[in-house]
Amino acid sequence: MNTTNDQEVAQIVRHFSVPGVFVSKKKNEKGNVNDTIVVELSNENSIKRYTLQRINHQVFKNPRDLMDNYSRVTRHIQSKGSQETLTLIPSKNGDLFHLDHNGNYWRMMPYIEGVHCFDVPPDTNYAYQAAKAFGRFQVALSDLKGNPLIPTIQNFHNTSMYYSEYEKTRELDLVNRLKEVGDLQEFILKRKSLCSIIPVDQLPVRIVHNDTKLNNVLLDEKTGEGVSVIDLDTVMPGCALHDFGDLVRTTCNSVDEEEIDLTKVKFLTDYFESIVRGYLDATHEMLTGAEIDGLASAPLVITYELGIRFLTDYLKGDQYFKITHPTQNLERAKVQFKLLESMEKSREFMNEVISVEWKVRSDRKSSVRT
Ligand code: GN1
Ligand code: MG
Repeated sequence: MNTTNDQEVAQIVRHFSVPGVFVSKKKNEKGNVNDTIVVELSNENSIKRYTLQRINHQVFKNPRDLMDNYSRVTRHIQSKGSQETLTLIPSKNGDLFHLDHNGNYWRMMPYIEGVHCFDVPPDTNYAYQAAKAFGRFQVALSDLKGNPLIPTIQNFHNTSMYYSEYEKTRELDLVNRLKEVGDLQEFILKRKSLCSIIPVDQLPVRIVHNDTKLNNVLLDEKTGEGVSVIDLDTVMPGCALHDFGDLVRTTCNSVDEEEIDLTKVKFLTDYFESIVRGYLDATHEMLTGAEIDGLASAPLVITYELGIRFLTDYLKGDQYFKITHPTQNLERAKVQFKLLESMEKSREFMNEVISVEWKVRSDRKSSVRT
């Protein structure tokens, strides 16, 4: 991040309509794309925390459109009387962001206190509540009126496109890293059918989150229930299955994405059951039969896709995901492929859980009607 010192952060904060003076800041290391800083401001003898974020405009080419989406989404959720969202603090000019003299876009929000946010869930109830919160998020946005949200990244979950990009990058091998990739090439080729297993064109276009990593939902420290879905940069028209898939990918992994000991990577079936229950409790009235049919494939597709994205970035010389050491994107890719292998062994089980849990909810619905 270019802007790190206290003085610069204090200067940025002064552009927002927020009371108080800058006291301190702490970098939040989560997130592979944007930069996040937690700042403390003092006002009338009390200290309040805020989240300040620099939008990565190499990745999000049009931060203005992105912030319009952000504002529409949060206001829509609030208009339903729900607190389950973020609140943007406008700039002193009345904008949704502050554009600094280096061309960086910043946004600011009150920091949500009293919540948990995990990379690996502590128990299955946490997984259940997280899935319910992401499901409720999709349902809450299903009646957003007006123009469609603007895609902030085109083709964001177009698995075939990521595959083609991987192939091109591999052929060019511009930074001479292909030699490090080993059997992964064969592993990827063997599973190419995953690129087209979700019939996206035949499924409803919904407003979805698109980045439903477990740490993108905050749960109440006391009740364990969902408080807010966060990181709304990729909320745009898309496919509900990708949200379900990414949540399974991050929640049903015994270790987090940055693990380097591959022997520890394992798909957790009990967590999967909790995710299915939580997600369907929130969405069973909304989802179509075709979506239900695709649910079990989605975690495999999303895990495969992210493995390819990490590997492609490694082969390109790390242009997209932030890294702290040169082999990190290769290591990240290996974790995803190992997880995918473990998921494949539970494929039958995944189908079974989804069909049982779906049936329970459908039967309940029809017995209420009759
Ligand atoms: C990126 O920055 P973060 O962690 O919210 C990426 C996601 C990946 C994720 C993997 C815009 O999200 O798609 O799943 O890393 N976001 C973007 O950790 O590419
Ligand atoms: Mg994100």
